[in-house]
Amino acid sequence: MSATNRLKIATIPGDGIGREVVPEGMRVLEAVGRRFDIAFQFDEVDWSCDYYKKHGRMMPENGLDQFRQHDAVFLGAVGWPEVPDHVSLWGLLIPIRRDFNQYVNLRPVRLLKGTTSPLANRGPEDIDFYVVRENVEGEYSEAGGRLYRGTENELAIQESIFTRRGVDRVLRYAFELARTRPRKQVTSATKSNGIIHTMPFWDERFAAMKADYPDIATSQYHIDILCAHFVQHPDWFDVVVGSNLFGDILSDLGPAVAGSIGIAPSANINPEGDFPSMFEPVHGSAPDIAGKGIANPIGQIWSAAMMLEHLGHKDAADAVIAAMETVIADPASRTRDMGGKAGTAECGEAIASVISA
Ligand code: GGG
Repeated sequence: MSATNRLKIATIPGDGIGREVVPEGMRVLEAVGRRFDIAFQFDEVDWSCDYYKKHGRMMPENGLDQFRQHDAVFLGAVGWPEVPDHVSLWGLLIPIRRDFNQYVNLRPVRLLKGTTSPLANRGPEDIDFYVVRENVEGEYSEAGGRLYRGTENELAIQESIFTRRGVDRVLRYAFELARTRPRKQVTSATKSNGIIHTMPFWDERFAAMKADYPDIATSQYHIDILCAHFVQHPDWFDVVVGSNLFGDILSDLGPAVAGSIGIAPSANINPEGDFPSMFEPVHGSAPDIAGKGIANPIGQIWSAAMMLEHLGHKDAADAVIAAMETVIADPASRTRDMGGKAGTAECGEAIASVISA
């Protein structure tokens, strides 16, 4: 077995349904590993809101040092009602993205075989695009502060940070991705009429980047009308690139258009490969359904497929996607969010069995 067939994966189930869907992702990875001769070493940590309640932090100080040499991080969900969301996100997810320089968040939006869009008369040929989200700067920023708390003069300032290097590298990633796709098209999301410094800057960098890619068609929309177009014309899009906040919003809207947020995967990529990349479903910890065994594991399992592809195992990734599509074609194997009655483990087991058959 070659070195690249031995994969060291850091697993962080995290909170809520993350703890239910990560084991299904691992089950599927084990099954595909047996078929394609890949050995996984899973190193799991309990970093989460529960960890925060015991230790006053979401993970140990320098906790990430233990994963710098791993091949990838496989994460479930972060957040729980008793811990403020900004504390859990800034205590775990954001430090991983930043410390490991995962500046691209890649989120495919595709109508899988066996699923139907809530949009009338829309099929797989209409919904097949990527959202490329800038992942380490932009609106997700510590710059700012609060003053005069508890008084009539109370105020909060939140600054966004857009660097030329940060914007250019994510735009370049989007253009390069478009080059690998038949339609060769990039759409940029901004709000340059209302946000008068950062967004015109993004537009300028987009224009400069476009000049390097004469073979790629481009379009630009303000985020508000772009959201409307996602719903009314999903077939217009191929690669959509946006800032940290706009990319986050678009990549929840995209999967809703493709059937269910429960199926949506994401890859937090360090394109240079200096650090591990991280793979996680788009959805959060879903406290309303946590502990019931009914969460959809497809977002986690599709994220596992993205991880395999990123680590050079395209055949294994394709086998996972094919098995997912076989299983969800059968209404009996679908979870509730997709109109079925199957539980999380049932759906995961069915996908693993198809891979092993
Ligand atoms: N599956 C990861 C997760 O828990 N996401 C919840 C969330 O709110 N993420 C915010 C973000 O991706 O920036």
